[in-house]
Amino acid sequence: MKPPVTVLGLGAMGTALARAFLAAGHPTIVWNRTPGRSPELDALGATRATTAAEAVAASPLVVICLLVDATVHSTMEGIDLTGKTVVNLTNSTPDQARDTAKLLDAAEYLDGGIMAVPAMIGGSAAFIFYSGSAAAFEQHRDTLATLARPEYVGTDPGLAALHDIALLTGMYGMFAGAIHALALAGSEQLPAGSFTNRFLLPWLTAMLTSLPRIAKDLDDGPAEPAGSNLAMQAAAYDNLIDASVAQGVDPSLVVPMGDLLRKAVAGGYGEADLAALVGVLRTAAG
Ligand code: FVH
Repeated sequence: MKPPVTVLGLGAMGTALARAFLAAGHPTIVWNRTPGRSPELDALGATRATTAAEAVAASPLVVICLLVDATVHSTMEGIDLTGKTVVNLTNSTPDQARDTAKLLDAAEYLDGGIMAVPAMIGGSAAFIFYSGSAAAFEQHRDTLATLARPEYVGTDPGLAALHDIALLTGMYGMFAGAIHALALAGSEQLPAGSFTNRFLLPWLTAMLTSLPRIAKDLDDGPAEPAGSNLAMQAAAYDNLIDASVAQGVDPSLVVPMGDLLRKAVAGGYGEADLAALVGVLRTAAG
């Protein structure tokens, strides 16, 4: 008999989480603000609670997946969490996660960041960052592994959100560049499919292989002179903006990188490699 699990929130992701628990044989108690959402879970054996408090009372492990942090606070207000482990998989900032950990301190608290879309839950490519109570993670590791590969990143409840948001910024930056490239290709009616498959994807894939070298430079200091220094890149970057405008493509997704390159050069990093931009970016925010 697998241990029971409560899932609060049956949006696209909460429904996928509940399905995975049910498929693995966990008695699964579900609650959603709007009753009756995801009716397919009933046929799979889910037990519906009529209130969040009733759902929490039904299991030692409570998994929350609501829209935003504020909905977690309003949903959990006044609920007795004595003896419970709460795993909050709602997207949060690190500070929000730390605040939620304090607010729910009657429970053992784990914050999580899901690195998957709903269809990936239960599959081998999905992983979920966890941080917070190490004891809770160890106790529930096997149950959490039902959803995705669990990656515990530390006792600070904000660390899972930091990892999550760092990966999401990487993803959106990558898509921003790809979307801009497709807009440029489309400005001359190049078919998106062949442009992507023959050129864009192989190019981006090849460029991504330089990431470990950039990371090594950050960890250990630059090992060798830059093959493509920032002064050269800043000079060439003007053409990216000019060509975009001339082709009728809004350059706003790519302008900030040009600004950062120029700032790095002005700050004395003209001979450096891309890794130097990390420090320039952190100084800019500080
Ligand atoms: N779906 C995805 O691709 C991403 C993958 C990575 C992780 N995110 C985060 O997961 C959280 C939930 O996302 P979701 O996809 O399930 O979102 P929705 O389908 O929009 O469902 C939202 C649920 O939240 C409930 N809800 C909204 N407001 C309230 C409230 N004030 N009080 C209580 N519950 C609330 C909503 O209930 P209802 O509208 O059906 O009554 C849904 O259950 C999210 O943090 C993503 O960033 C997903």
